[in-house]
Amino acid sequence: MIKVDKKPAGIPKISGKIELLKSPLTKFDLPALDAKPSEEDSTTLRHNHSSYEFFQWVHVLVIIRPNMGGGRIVAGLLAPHPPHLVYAENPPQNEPTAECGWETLRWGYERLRKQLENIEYDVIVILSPHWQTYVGTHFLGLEHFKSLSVDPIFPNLFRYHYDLKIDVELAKMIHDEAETDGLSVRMMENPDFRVDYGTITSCHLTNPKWDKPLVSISSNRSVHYYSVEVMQEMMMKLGIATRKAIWKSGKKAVVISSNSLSHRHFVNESEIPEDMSKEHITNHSQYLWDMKMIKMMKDGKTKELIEMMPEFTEQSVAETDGGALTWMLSALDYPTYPATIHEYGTIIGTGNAIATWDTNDEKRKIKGVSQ
Ligand code: 2X7
Ligand code: FE2
Repeated sequence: MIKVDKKPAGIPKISGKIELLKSPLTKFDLPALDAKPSEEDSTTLRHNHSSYEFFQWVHVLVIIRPNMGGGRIVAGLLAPHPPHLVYAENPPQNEPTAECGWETLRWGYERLRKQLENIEYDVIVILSPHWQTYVGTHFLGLEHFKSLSVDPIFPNLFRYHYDLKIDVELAKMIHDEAETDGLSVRMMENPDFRVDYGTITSCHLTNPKWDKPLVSISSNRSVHYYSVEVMQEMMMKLGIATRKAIWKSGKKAVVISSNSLSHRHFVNESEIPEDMSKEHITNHSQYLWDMKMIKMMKDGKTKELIEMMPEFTEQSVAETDGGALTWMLSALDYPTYPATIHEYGTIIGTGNAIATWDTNDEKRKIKGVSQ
């Protein structure tokens, strides 16, 4: 047996590989690292083996990625996605053209974009109820998706040519955290996959320049094969996994819950879709429910809102059934500060609120949220 009592001088590097010395008799290779090991990258520990009456110096390599840890969610958005809003904006990517329509909501989105101009961020993380995966939660897993997205119910309003970038690294980190926490997850790596209109509409209205990469998350329809309560439990877990992964990534993220509130809509479209004389909430009880939810957002009562979610979802046939709002509020760790409500309005009878939680309003120090 060889007794080693001298601190090794450094970590020998052999043909692109770092050799980690555990003892002179045991050694193993690590894959080549991009980052150059520096003094701070390694540490020397004294490792005692009292039973063998010898000690050795164990030189341990600590891989420090430049931006590891310290990431955070800089804002949470409730950003509804009725395709009517894109249609009425007439962007070059959308084939149908409109005269006008739903101005108050579109002006609400303008105010949201103005607010975001003063918030620095690297990536948008979005969950849409229109990407429906009945077995687990899926994440777009390729760097680039380009195609035509058509709304199956309103193809007369939405045929949008998209070309979007994905932050696959962060998507995989959220996937891995969620998997570790026991959720069923999958990376979606089919290059021919068509991105849903909910993701595209909310992202277009939030950031029409499309200059930020996305993490796109599916809605696993657990409300429909289990219950709202099961959906809540799963989405709360996914929210925690999202927050943890964002923190580890070192990135600044905007998280988007892409959905309407009450969601019972008219069964017939008016002859001119943008005829605003026909637009109103489907019924008063839906309106009352929406106002109740919005009041809780304004009052910072998001835990109460989560408790109310099953009843709200069932009574107003709300689009919160997709889990996006529960996921986002969990990722934000249930804000107790007020949301900014930019606008509320109806689209073909559904209730839609545009809201921001600016996490810099948050005074508590939460890992992954606020400063
Ligand atoms: O997806 C939608 C929606 N959430 C609300 C209204 C109309 C159409 O599509
Ligand atoms: Fe929708």
